[in-house]
Amino acid sequence: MKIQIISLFPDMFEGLIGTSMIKKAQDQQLVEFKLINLRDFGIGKRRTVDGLLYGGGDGMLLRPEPMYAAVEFAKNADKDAQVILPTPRGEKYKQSTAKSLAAEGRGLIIICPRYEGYDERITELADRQVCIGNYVLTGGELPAMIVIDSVVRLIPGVLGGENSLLMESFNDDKLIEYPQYTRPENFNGLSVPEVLLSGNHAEIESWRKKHTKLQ
Ligand code: 6GU
Repeated sequence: MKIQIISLFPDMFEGLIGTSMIKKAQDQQLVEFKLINLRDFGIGKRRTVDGLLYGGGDGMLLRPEPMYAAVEFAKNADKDAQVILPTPRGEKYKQSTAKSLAAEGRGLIIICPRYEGYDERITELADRQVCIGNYVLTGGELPAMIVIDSVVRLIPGVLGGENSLLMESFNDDKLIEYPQYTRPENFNGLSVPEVLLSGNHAEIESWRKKHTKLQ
């Protein structure tokens, strides 16, 4: 899967894509990233990407031309890719969204808004608009990283088979988590629940069910 990111701050992604499972997925050629700096598509000598609001209002908005040019550039490298726009006005991003993006297997072009917002005509570029929760962020980079992390781990081959199977038992958007323990058995007077040491799988299963938190 090819994932192209259009941002004014592409460096923000270096940590995510250079680390751990996502790095491994690239090494195994299961996913490929391209960071595109929106500034490279800015207008004129000053590479302008923003403008004042028609009708008045505080702050600056992303102008459409640089984003249209950047998306065209990305589409030239991947004609079949779908464009994702992170925005508080989007549909709520869920595990089921991540699953469908991973299952479709199409390339992604994620465009990251900044400033106080974007010219509405930028939404015409988007196949999907997604919102990651009920709080306000300063830009689309963190939401883009959440999309990337949640999709890449679902690409076949990225996780070990065991974990992938576990995921299948998760009920769509109901995220299941129970307390887990590793060594040592006793740590500063805090001990691992006896049942988990018992080897009794039926009892372990029922303990986990009882302690499962459904979101
Ligand atoms: Cl996708 N963008 C911004 N700026 N803030 C958000 C968000 C997205 N989702 C929740 N808050």
